[in-house]
Amino acid sequence: MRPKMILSGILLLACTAGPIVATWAYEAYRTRDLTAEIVARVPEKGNFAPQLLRVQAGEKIKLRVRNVDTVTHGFAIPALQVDAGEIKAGHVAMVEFTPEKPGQYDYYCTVWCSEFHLQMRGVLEVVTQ
Ligand SMILES: [Cu+2]
Repeated sequence: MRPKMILSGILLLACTAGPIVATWAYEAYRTRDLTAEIVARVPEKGNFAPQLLRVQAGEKIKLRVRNVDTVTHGFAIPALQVDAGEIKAGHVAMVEFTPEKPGQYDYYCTVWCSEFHLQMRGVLEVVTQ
């Protein structure tokens, strides 16, 4: 085999597998301490999932909100001053916060997304051990 063929084979492999490996590594790095993922859909197609999330008081929470829908959604927990803003279709938002007080905190969509928008909500339950 000629050296040019070997070199072109290595370059071809690097150009095809390289971006895949880099994407995987970046995603693994970004989500290394993720608490949970919340999937967002309009209520008639599944709503937030999960709709009940239990976390420990005093621990740093890192949520990834993934909009798998075809419309823009939002995500907020007003009582904890958490607001991811608008999350466009197919996009992801990360929010980080530390809830100090136990209790139940509503989270909901902040963008008018469907006629059932007001039902797009869930509960973050903050507990102590
Ligand atoms: Cu909505």
